[in-house]
Amino acid sequence: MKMDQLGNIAFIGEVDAGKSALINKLIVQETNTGKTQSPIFYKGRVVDTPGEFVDNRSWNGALLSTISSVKTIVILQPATAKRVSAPSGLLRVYPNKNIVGVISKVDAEGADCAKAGTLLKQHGVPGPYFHTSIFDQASIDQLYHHLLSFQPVVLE
Ligand SMILES: Nc1nc2c(ncn2[C@@H]2O[C@H](COP(=O)(O)OP(=O)(O)OP(=O)(O)O)[C@@H](O)[C@H]2O)c(=O)[nH]1
Ligand SMILES: [Mg+2]
Repeated sequence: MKMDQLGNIAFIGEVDAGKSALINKLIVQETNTGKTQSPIFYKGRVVDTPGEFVDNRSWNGALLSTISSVKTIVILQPATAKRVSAPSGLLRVYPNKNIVGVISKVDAEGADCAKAGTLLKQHGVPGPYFHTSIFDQASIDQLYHHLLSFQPVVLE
């Protein structure tokens, strides 16, 4: 049995939520830095999306089509944000996908994890929520193992 790779996952959240930085930590590929200008499809269909896809309503349709083929959606809510950017209709459009709520940047100045959790809950994102900081490997490992649990088991 083999289960060592993440795949079939899209990461969404507002500009600067930390999606690309988190993906870099989770799939360890160190190449992607800077602002994400358009969706990036990594090996195994790990999808990084630009924050504008949630921040700008006119791009919400592009977000929905970009993530249509993946099984798991990771919604990042930065611990510093005042509101939720992820489109509220998302969970209704795709009721059969795995939804994982992540409170990101928990180490950042002004972080308020309780507030981020309340916002996600009000928005209908199911818990438990994973608290992450790219500077805390244990927080990355915890999320990684949860995401692995959604991966198909490959028989060898
Ligand atoms: N303190 C702190 N900073 C972080 C963390 N994650 C990301 N950042 C920083 O936040 C900034 C934005 O991170 P990105 O990963 O590029 O954000 P993004 O969500 O991909 O943004 P877009 O591509 O514009 O949608 C960068 O300067 C990162 O170094 C974190 O856990 N803690
Ligand atoms: Mg990015």
